[in-house]
Amino acid sequence: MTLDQATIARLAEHLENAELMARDVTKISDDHPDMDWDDAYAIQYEIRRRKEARGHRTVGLKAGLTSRAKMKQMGVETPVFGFVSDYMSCPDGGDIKTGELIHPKVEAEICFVTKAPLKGPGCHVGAVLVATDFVVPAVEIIDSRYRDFKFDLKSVIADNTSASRFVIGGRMRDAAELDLRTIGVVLEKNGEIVAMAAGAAVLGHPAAAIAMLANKLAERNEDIPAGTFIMTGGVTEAISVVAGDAINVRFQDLGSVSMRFV
Ligand code: OOG
Ligand code: MG
Repeated sequence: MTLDQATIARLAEHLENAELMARDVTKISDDHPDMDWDDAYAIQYEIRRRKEARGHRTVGLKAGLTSRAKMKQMGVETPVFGFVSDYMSCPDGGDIKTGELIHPKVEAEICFVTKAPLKGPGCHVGAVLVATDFVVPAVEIIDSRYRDFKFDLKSVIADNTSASRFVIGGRMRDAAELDLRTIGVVLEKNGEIVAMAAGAAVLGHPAAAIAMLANKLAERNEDIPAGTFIMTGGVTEAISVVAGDAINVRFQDLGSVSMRFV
């Protein structure tokens, strides 16, 4: 850690205000070039604490930058982890208000719900599958608080990995019945196919993102509790959306997820 508690609290407030007021800010590493990974996650945890203190429930965890396509798009090499809050959840087929967002993008994600705790270090794909209750598809709407979506890893971790909205849809399926590596995903914007991928785009197997998260949490001596909803990260690059756009994502064997931006 290089930042003191007061600076962490100030940066958390700064980034959370940018989110809540839908106003972009410059990336925080510009002013704090020496900040380290622990500082970045400490700021994110402080944002989470602030939301929970105001009565918001943390309703899921997320992995991001887990696919080559996303890493390449953002120019980074390492996955990141964040959380989602109750108010970020939006209904399948519903409207998403762009007025509350800065510059939203959509991502197609395969998600897991656990039925047993997962604990690292040494958590692996097999352990994740044994602890999985079901898988379900979702679209994440990310909205970096940083100007022009330009950031480095530490800045984006502090900004809760651009978490903004998410839509769970499709149908829940038993992971044992599916080959999650070969599941096809087709992302359509306004009726046109704009991106596609297979599940293996995420670290070779989407469950690997959950194992990485469990191993990351082990550093804090935390586990992933039973009953946790976890998003494994976009399978393709993220797609920008504006008011008027309609998104529909078809997941092989898992149904589809749709929303309209207004
Ligand atoms: C960071 C969040 C990435 C994903 O699924 O890859 C993410 C960003 O690209 O803004 O959620
Ligand atoms: Mg994502």
